[in-house]
Amino acid sequence: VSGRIVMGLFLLHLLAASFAHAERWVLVNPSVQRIQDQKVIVHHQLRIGSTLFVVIERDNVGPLVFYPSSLARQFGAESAQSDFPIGLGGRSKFTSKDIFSGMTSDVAGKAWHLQRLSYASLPAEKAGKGITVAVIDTGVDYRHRQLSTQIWVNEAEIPLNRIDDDHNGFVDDVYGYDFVNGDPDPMDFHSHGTHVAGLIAALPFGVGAGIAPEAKIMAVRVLDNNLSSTFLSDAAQGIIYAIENGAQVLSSSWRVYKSWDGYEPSEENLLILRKAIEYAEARGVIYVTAAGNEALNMEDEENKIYPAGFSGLKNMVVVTSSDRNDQLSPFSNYGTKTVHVVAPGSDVLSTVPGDRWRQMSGTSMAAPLVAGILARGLSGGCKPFRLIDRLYSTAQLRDSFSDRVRSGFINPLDLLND
Ligand SMILES: [Ca+2]
Ligand SMILES: [Ca+2]
Repeated sequence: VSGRIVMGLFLLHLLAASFAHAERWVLVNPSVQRIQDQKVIVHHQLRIGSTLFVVIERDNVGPLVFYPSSLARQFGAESAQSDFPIGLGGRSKFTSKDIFSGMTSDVAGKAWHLQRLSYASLPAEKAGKGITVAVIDTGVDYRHRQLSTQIWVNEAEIPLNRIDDDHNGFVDDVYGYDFVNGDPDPMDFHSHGTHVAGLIAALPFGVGAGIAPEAKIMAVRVLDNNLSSTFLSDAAQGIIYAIENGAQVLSSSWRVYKSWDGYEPSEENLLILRKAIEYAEARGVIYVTAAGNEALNMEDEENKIYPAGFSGLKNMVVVTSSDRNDQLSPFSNYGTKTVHVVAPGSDVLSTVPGDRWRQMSGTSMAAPLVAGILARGLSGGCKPFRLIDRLYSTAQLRDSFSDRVRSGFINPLDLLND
Protein backbone atom coordinates (compact mmCIF):
# COMPACT_ATOMS: atom_id res chain seq x y z
CA VAL A 1 0.00 0.00 0.00
CA SER A 2 1.53 3.29 -0.99
CA GLY A 3 1.83 6.20 1.41
CA ARG A 4 -0.58 8.21 -0.71
CA ILE A 5 -3.32 5.58 -0.38
CA VAL A 6 -2.71 5.32 3.35
CA MET A 7 -3.05 9.08 3.63
CA GLY A 8 -6.27 8.97 1.62
CA LEU A 9 -7.72 6.33 3.90
CA PHE A 10 -6.63 8.40 6.86
CA LEU A 11 -8.52 11.41 5.54
CA LEU A 12 -11.60 9.30 4.89
CA HIS A 13 -11.40 8.10 8.47
CA LEU A 14 -11.31 11.67 9.67
CA LEU A 15 -14.29 12.66 7.54
CA ALA A 16 -16.27 9.66 8.72
CA ALA A 17 -15.23 10.36 12.27
CA SER A 18 -16.72 13.83 12.30
CA PHE A 19 -20.16 12.34 11.80
CA ALA A 20 -19.89 8.97 13.49
CA HIS A 21 -18.37 9.85 16.81
CA ALA A 22 -20.21 11.00 19.84
CA GLU A 23 -18.57 14.26 20.73
CA ARG A 24 -17.04 14.75 24.13
CA TRP A 25 -16.84 17.98 26.09
CA VAL A 26 -14.22 19.15 28.53
CA LEU A 27 -15.71 21.21 31.37
CA VAL A 28 -13.23 23.52 33.09
CA ASN A 29 -13.74 23.79 36.86
CA PRO A 30 -17.43 22.80 36.77
CA SER A 31 -19.71 22.48 39.75
CA VAL A 32 -19.41 18.85 40.84
CA GLN A 33 -22.81 19.22 42.53
CA ARG A 34 -24.53 20.20 39.29
CA ILE A 35 -22.94 17.27 37.46
CA GLN A 36 -24.30 14.94 40.13
CA ASP A 37 -27.71 16.63 40.19
CA GLN A 38 -28.07 16.25 36.44
CA LYS A 39 -26.95 12.60 36.61
CA VAL A 40 -24.34 13.12 33.94
CA ILE A 41 -21.99 10.23 33.31
CA VAL A 42 -18.41 11.43 33.62
CA HIS A 43 -16.02 9.84 31.13
CA HIS A 44 -13.03 10.79 33.21
CA GLN A 45 -11.68 13.73 35.11
CA LEU A 46 -8.24 15.16 35.46
CA ARG A 47 -6.93 17.59 38.02
CA ILE A 48 -3.92 19.63 36.98
CA GLY A 49 -2.83 21.97 39.75
CA SER A 50 -5.87 24.02 40.75
CA THR A 51 -7.83 23.25 37.58
CA LEU A 52 -10.31 20.38 37.42
CA PHE A 53 -11.18 19.11 33.94
CA VAL A 54 -14.29 16.93 33.72
CA VAL A 55 -14.89 15.10 30.44
CA ILE A 56 -18.48 14.22 29.53
CA GLU A 57 -20.06 12.62 26.47
CA ARG A 58 -22.23 14.75 24.25
CA ASP A 59 -25.04 12.16 24.59
CA ASN A 60 -25.23 13.13 28.23
CA VAL A 61 -26.33 16.65 27.51
CA GLY A 62 -28.72 16.01 24.65
CA PRO A 63 -28.68 17.13 21.04
CA LEU A 64 -29.99 20.60 21.75
CA VAL A 65 -26.86 21.91 23.39
CA PHE A 66 -24.56 23.22 20.69
CA TYR A 67 -22.96 26.22 22.28
CA PRO A 68 -20.05 25.81 24.65
CA SER A 69 -21.07 28.91 26.60
CA SER A 70 -24.53 27.52 27.39
CA LEU A 71 -23.01 24.17 28.30
CA ALA A 72 -20.60 25.92 30.66
CA ARG A 73 -23.51 27.76 32.32
CA GLN A 74 -25.48 24.53 32.65
CA PHE A 75 -22.69 23.01 34.73
CA GLY A 76 -21.40 26.14 36.44
CA ALA A 77 -18.06 25.75 34.64
CA GLU A 78 -15.53 28.46 33.74
CA SER A 79 -15.71 27.21 30.18
CA ALA A 80 -16.64 24.18 28.10
CA GLN A 81 -14.38 23.08 25.28
CA SER A 82 -14.86 20.48 22.60
CA ASP A 83 -12.57 17.51 23.27
CA PHE A 84 -10.55 17.75 20.06
CA PRO A 85 -9.38 14.77 18.02
CA ILE A 86 -5.65 14.21 17.78
CA GLY A 87 -3.59 12.35 15.20
CA LEU A 88 -0.30 12.17 13.35
CA GLY A 89 1.06 15.23 11.62
CA GLY A 90 -0.03 15.07 8.01
CA ARG A 91 2.18 12.97 5.84
CA SER A 92 4.11 10.88 8.33
CA LYS A 93 4.45 7.62 6.50
CA PHE A 94 6.56 4.66 5.56
CA THR A 95 8.90 5.55 2.76
CA SER A 96 10.34 2.14 2.23
CA LYS A 97 9.13 -1.42 2.10
CA ASP A 98 12.54 -2.62 3.22
CA ILE A 99 12.24 -4.78 6.27
CA PHE A 100 15.50 -5.58 7.93
CA SER A 101 15.93 -8.75 9.88
CA GLY A 102 19.64 -8.24 10.28
CA MET A 103 22.79 -6.73 8.91
CA THR A 104 23.00 -7.19 5.18
CA SER A 105 25.31 -5.67 2.64
CA ASP A 106 22.72 -3.39 1.04
CA VAL A 107 21.91 -1.35 4.09
CA ALA A 108 24.86 1.04 3.99
CA GLY A 109 23.52 4.57 4.36
CA LYS A 110 20.14 3.44 5.67
CA ALA A 111 20.95 4.81 9.11
CA TRP A 112 22.36 8.07 7.77
CA HIS A 113 20.89 9.97 10.71
CA LEU A 114 23.31 8.28 13.14
CA GLN A 115 26.29 9.45 11.11
CA ARG A 116 24.88 12.96 10.88
CA LEU A 117 24.45 13.04 14.67
CA SER A 118 28.04 11.77 15.27
CA TYR A 119 26.59 8.76 17.05
CA ALA A 120 29.85 6.80 17.24
CA SER A 121 31.67 9.76 18.83
CA LEU A 122 29.12 10.72 21.47
CA PRO A 123 30.38 10.36 25.07
CA ALA A 124 29.67 6.80 26.25
CA GLU A 125 29.19 7.95 29.86
CA LYS A 126 26.24 10.07 28.70
CA ALA A 127 24.14 7.42 26.94
CA GLY A 128 20.90 8.06 28.83
CA LYS A 129 21.44 5.92 31.91
CA GLY A 130 18.90 6.60 34.64
CA ILE A 131 16.67 8.70 32.36
CA THR A 132 13.14 7.71 31.35
CA VAL A 133 11.67 9.04 28.11
CA ALA A 134 7.90 8.71 27.72
CA VAL A 135 6.76 7.92 24.19
CA ILE A 136 3.31 9.53 24.01
CA ASP A 137 2.15 7.84 20.82
CA THR A 138 0.43 4.76 19.30
CA GLY A 139 1.98 2.47 21.92
CA VAL A 140 5.26 0.55 21.77
CA ASP A 141 6.00 -3.05 20.78
CA TYR A 142 7.65 -3.82 24.10
CA ARG A 143 8.39 -7.38 22.89
CA HIS A 144 10.62 -6.21 20.01
CA ARG A 145 14.06 -7.80 20.44
CA GLN A 146 15.80 -4.42 20.33
CA LEU A 147 13.34 -2.80 22.72
CA SER A 148 12.31 -5.40 25.28
CA THR A 149 15.25 -4.63 27.57
CA GLN A 150 14.84 -0.88 26.99
CA ILE A 151 11.35 -0.48 28.38
CA TRP A 152 10.65 1.33 31.64
CA VAL A 153 9.22 -1.08 34.18
CA ASN A 154 7.07 0.03 37.07
CA GLU A 155 8.81 -2.16 39.65
CA ALA A 156 6.24 -1.44 42.34
CA GLU A 157 3.41 -2.84 40.24
CA ILE A 158 2.65 -6.58 40.21
CA PRO A 159 1.35 -7.46 36.73
CA LEU A 160 -2.04 -9.00 35.99
CA ASN A 161 -3.36 -9.24 39.56
CA ARG A 162 -6.02 -6.56 38.96
CA ILE A 163 -4.69 -4.56 41.90
CA ASP A 164 -3.10 -1.11 41.77
CA ASP A 165 -0.15 -2.27 43.87
CA ASP A 166 1.74 1.02 43.80
CA HIS A 167 -1.42 3.15 44.39
CA ASN A 168 -0.69 5.47 41.46
CA GLY A 169 -4.30 5.26 40.28
CA PHE A 170 -3.65 2.75 37.49
CA VAL A 171 -4.17 -1.00 37.83
CA ASP A 172 -1.37 -3.27 36.54
CA ASP A 173 0.52 -0.51 34.73
CA VAL A 174 3.84 -2.26 34.29
CA TYR A 175 5.23 -0.73 31.03
CA GLY A 176 3.07 2.37 30.91
CA TYR A 177 -0.63 2.70 30.09
CA ASP A 178 -3.12 2.69 27.23
CA PHE A 179 -5.25 5.83 27.52
CA VAL A 180 -7.19 4.99 24.35
CA ASN A 181 -8.72 1.83 25.76
CA GLY A 182 -8.24 2.59 29.43
CA ASP A 183 -6.22 -0.54 30.12
CA PRO A 184 -2.63 -1.24 31.18
CA ASP A 185 -1.44 -2.72 27.86
CA PRO A 186 0.29 -0.08 25.69
CA MET A 187 1.10 -2.49 22.83
CA ASP A 188 1.51 -0.79 19.43
CA PHE A 189 -0.75 -2.04 16.62
CA HIS A 190 0.27 0.72 14.23
CA SER A 191 4.13 1.05 14.04
CA HIS A 192 4.53 4.78 14.56
CA GLY A 193 5.15 4.60 18.32
CA THR A 194 7.52 1.65 18.00
CA HIS A 195 9.51 3.56 15.38
CA VAL A 196 9.69 6.60 17.67
CA ALA A 197 10.76 4.41 20.62
CA GLY A 198 13.52 2.77 18.58
CA LEU A 199 14.92 6.11 17.46
CA ILE A 200 15.33 6.99 21.12
CA ALA A 201 16.60 3.82 22.73
CA ALA A 202 16.73 0.71 20.50
CA LEU A 203 19.62 -1.62 21.28
CA PRO A 204 22.18 -1.46 18.48
CA PHE A 205 21.48 -4.06 15.80
CA GLY A 206 23.14 -4.22 12.42
CA VAL A 207 23.35 -0.63 11.23
CA GLY A 208 20.46 0.53 13.41
CA ALA A 209 20.49 1.88 16.97
CA GLY A 210 18.69 4.24 19.28
CA ILE A 211 20.45 7.56 19.87
CA ALA A 212 20.33 7.03 23.67
CA PRO A 213 20.72 3.27 24.12
CA GLU A 214 20.82 3.40 27.94
CA ALA A 215 17.63 5.44 28.36
CA LYS A 216 14.36 3.71 29.26
CA ILE A 217 11.13 4.02 27.27
CA MET A 218 7.82 4.50 29.05
CA ALA A 219 5.01 3.44 26.70
CA VAL A 220 2.06 5.85 26.90
CA ARG A 221 -0.58 5.03 24.29
CA VAL A 222 -2.76 7.98 23.32
CA LEU A 223 -3.26 7.37 19.57
CA ASP A 224 -5.55 4.75 18.11
CA ASN A 225 -4.13 2.48 15.42
CA ASN A 226 -6.52 3.83 12.82
CA LEU A 227 -5.73 7.33 14.11
CA SER A 228 -9.33 8.47 13.97
CA SER A 229 -10.89 8.33 17.36
CA THR A 230 -8.49 9.61 19.97
CA PHE A 231 -9.24 12.62 22.09
CA LEU A 232 -7.05 15.38 23.42
CA SER A 233 -8.18 14.77 26.99
CA ASP A 234 -6.76 11.22 26.75
CA ALA A 235 -3.41 12.63 25.66
CA ALA A 236 -3.47 15.11 28.55
CA GLN A 237 -4.02 12.19 30.91
CA GLY A 238 -1.06 10.44 29.30
CA ILE A 239 1.18 13.47 29.77
CA ILE A 240 0.26 13.77 33.46
CA TYR A 241 0.72 10.02 33.95
CA ALA A 242 4.22 10.17 32.43
CA ILE A 243 5.25 13.08 34.65
CA GLU A 244 3.81 11.56 37.84
CA ASN A 245 5.57 8.27 37.15
CA GLY A 246 9.03 9.68 36.67
CA ALA A 247 9.60 10.44 32.98
CA GLN A 248 12.09 13.30 32.59
CA VAL A 249 11.59 13.74 28.84
CA LEU A 250 8.30 13.43 26.93
CA SER A 251 8.37 12.67 23.20
CA SER A 252 5.22 13.81 21.43
CA SER A 253 4.78 13.31 17.66
CA TRP A 254 1.12 14.18 17.10
CA ARG A 255 -1.09 17.20 16.66
CA VAL A 256 -4.55 18.44 17.48
CA TYR A 257 -7.05 18.47 14.61
CA LYS A 258 -10.17 20.44 13.91
CA SER A 259 -13.08 19.76 16.21
CA TRP A 260 -15.72 17.23 15.22
CA ASP A 261 -17.81 20.22 14.18
CA GLY A 262 -15.03 21.40 11.88
CA TYR A 263 -13.67 24.48 13.61
CA GLU A 264 -9.98 25.04 14.24
CA PRO A 265 -8.91 25.06 17.85
CA SER A 266 -7.39 28.22 19.23
CA GLU A 267 -4.95 28.32 22.10
CA GLU A 268 -7.77 28.95 24.60
CA ASN A 269 -9.73 25.92 23.36
CA LEU A 270 -6.77 23.77 24.33
CA LEU A 271 -6.45 24.67 27.99
CA ILE A 272 -6.18 21.04 29.08
CA LEU A 273 -3.12 20.51 26.84
CA ARG A 274 -1.53 23.82 27.79
CA LYS A 275 -1.98 23.06 31.51
CA ALA A 276 -0.51 19.57 31.08
CA ILE A 277 2.65 20.96 29.43
CA GLU A 278 2.88 23.73 32.04
CA TYR A 279 2.69 21.02 34.69
CA ALA A 280 5.72 19.40 33.04
CA GLU A 281 7.49 22.78 32.95
CA ALA A 282 6.92 23.32 36.67
CA ARG A 283 8.59 19.98 37.36
CA GLY A 284 11.53 20.46 35.02
CA VAL A 285 10.24 17.83 32.58
CA ILE A 286 11.21 18.44 28.94
CA TYR A 287 8.47 18.25 26.31
CA VAL A 288 9.74 17.58 22.78
CA THR A 289 7.22 17.85 19.97
CA ALA A 290 7.09 17.56 16.19
CA ALA A 291 6.57 20.73 14.13
CA GLY A 292 4.18 18.92 11.78
CA ASN A 293 4.25 17.88 8.15
CA GLU A 294 2.18 20.39 6.22
CA ALA A 295 5.10 22.43 4.79
CA LEU A 296 3.59 25.55 6.36
CA ASN A 297 5.01 28.65 8.02
CA MET A 298 3.90 28.40 11.64
CA GLU A 299 4.39 32.14 12.19
CA ASP A 300 1.14 32.61 10.29
CA GLU A 301 -1.59 32.47 12.89
CA GLU A 302 -3.87 30.47 10.59
CA ASN A 303 -1.20 27.79 10.11
CA LYS A 304 -0.61 27.20 13.80
CA ILE A 305 -0.97 23.62 14.96
CA TYR A 306 -0.79 22.46 18.56
CA PRO A 307 1.01 21.65 20.76
CA ALA A 308 3.86 23.01 18.56
CA GLY A 309 2.13 26.41 18.23
CA PHE A 310 2.03 27.19 21.96
CA SER A 311 4.32 30.03 22.93
CA GLY A 312 6.03 30.82 26.20
CA LEU A 313 6.67 27.27 27.39
CA LYS A 314 10.36 27.10 28.13
CA ASN A 315 10.35 23.30 28.53
CA MET A 316 8.90 22.76 25.04
CA VAL A 317 11.26 22.02 22.16
CA VAL A 318 9.70 22.09 18.67
CA VAL A 319 11.56 20.05 16.07
CA THR A 320 11.38 19.99 12.31
CA SER A 321 12.97 17.61 9.83
CA SER A 322 15.92 17.53 7.45
CA ASP A 323 17.03 15.03 4.84
CA ARG A 324 20.37 13.39 4.12
CA ASN A 325 21.40 16.39 1.96
CA ASP A 326 20.98 18.67 4.99
CA GLN A 327 17.99 20.39 3.43
CA LEU A 328 14.70 20.82 5.22
CA SER A 329 12.48 17.90 4.29
CA PRO A 330 9.84 19.06 1.80
CA PHE A 331 7.02 18.36 4.28
CA SER A 332 8.62 20.25 7.20
CA ASN A 333 6.64 22.95 8.95
CA TYR A 334 8.86 25.90 9.84
CA GLY A 335 8.88 29.21 11.67
CA THR A 336 11.61 31.47 13.00
CA LYS A 337 10.01 31.81 16.42
CA THR A 338 7.89 28.69 16.78
CA VAL A 339 10.24 26.01 15.44
CA HIS A 340 13.39 25.66 17.49
CA VAL A 341 15.65 23.06 15.94
CA VAL A 342 16.18 20.76 12.96
CA ALA A 343 17.00 17.05 13.20
CA PRO A 344 17.03 14.18 10.68
CA GLY A 345 13.52 13.06 9.74
CA SER A 346 13.52 11.87 6.11
CA ASP A 347 14.03 8.13 5.57
CA VAL A 348 15.32 7.39 9.04
CA LEU A 349 15.75 3.79 10.11
CA SER A 350 14.19 2.40 13.26
CA THR A 351 12.25 -0.45 14.80
CA VAL A 352 8.73 -1.52 13.83
CA PRO A 353 6.63 -4.29 15.41
CA GLY A 354 7.57 -7.90 14.77
CA ASP A 355 11.33 -7.58 15.30
CA ARG A 356 11.69 -5.55 12.12
CA TRP A 357 13.34 -2.28 11.10
CA ARG A 358 12.05 0.19 8.56
CA GLN A 359 12.64 3.69 7.25
CA MET A 360 9.98 6.29 7.92
CA SER A 361 9.75 10.02 7.24
CA GLY A 362 8.23 12.88 9.16
CA THR A 363 8.85 15.50 11.80
CA SER A 364 7.51 12.62 13.95
CA MET A 365 10.92 11.01 13.49
CA ALA A 366 12.98 14.17 14.07
CA ALA A 367 11.41 14.93 17.48
CA PRO A 368 12.34 11.64 19.23
CA LEU A 369 15.96 11.98 18.09
CA VAL A 370 16.09 15.28 19.97
CA ALA A 371 14.32 13.69 22.95
CA GLY A 372 16.99 10.97 23.01
CA ILE A 373 19.87 13.43 22.81
CA LEU A 374 18.36 15.46 25.65
CA ALA A 375 18.07 12.24 27.68
CA ARG A 376 21.80 11.76 27.12
CA GLY A 377 22.44 15.30 28.35
CA LEU A 378 20.35 14.76 31.47
CA SER A 379 22.21 11.51 32.18
CA GLY A 380 25.42 13.55 32.23
CA GLY A 381 23.98 15.68 35.04
CA CYS A 382 23.01 18.80 33.09
CA LYS A 383 19.88 20.51 34.43
CA PRO A 384 16.91 20.52 32.03
CA PHE A 385 16.56 24.25 31.30
CA ARG A 386 20.29 24.75 30.95
CA LEU A 387 20.37 21.74 28.63
CA ILE A 388 17.62 23.23 26.45
CA ASP A 389 19.51 26.55 26.28
CA ARG A 390 22.62 24.68 25.24
CA LEU A 391 20.67 22.69 22.65
CA TYR A 392 19.79 26.01 21.00
CA SER A 393 23.18 27.69 21.43
CA THR A 394 25.14 24.75 20.01
CA ALA A 395 22.77 24.19 17.06
CA GLN A 396 24.17 25.14 13.67
CA LEU A 397 22.30 27.46 11.35
CA ARG A 398 22.73 26.43 7.75
CA ASP A 399 22.01 28.57 4.69
CA SER A 400 19.27 26.22 3.55
CA PHE A 401 17.15 26.93 6.60
CA SER A 402 18.57 30.15 8.03
CA ASP A 403 15.21 31.93 7.63
CA ARG A 404 13.13 28.94 8.62
CA VAL A 405 13.92 28.04 12.25
CA ARG A 406 14.95 29.74 15.48
CA SER A 407 18.32 28.09 16.11
CA GLY A 408 19.42 25.39 13.68
CA PHE A 409 20.54 21.80 13.16
CA ILE A 410 21.21 20.04 16.42
CA ASN A 411 24.83 19.41 17.32
CA PRO A 412 24.96 16.59 19.88
CA LEU A 413 28.75 16.42 19.91
CA ASP A 414 29.11 20.02 21.12
CA LEU A 415 26.03 19.76 23.33
CA LEU A 416 27.27 16.69 25.20
CA ASN A 417 30.95 17.62 25.35
CA ASP A 418 30.68 20.61 27.61
CA1 LIG B 1 -0.34 1.16 39.49
CA1 LIG C 1 -1.06 -5.04 39.90
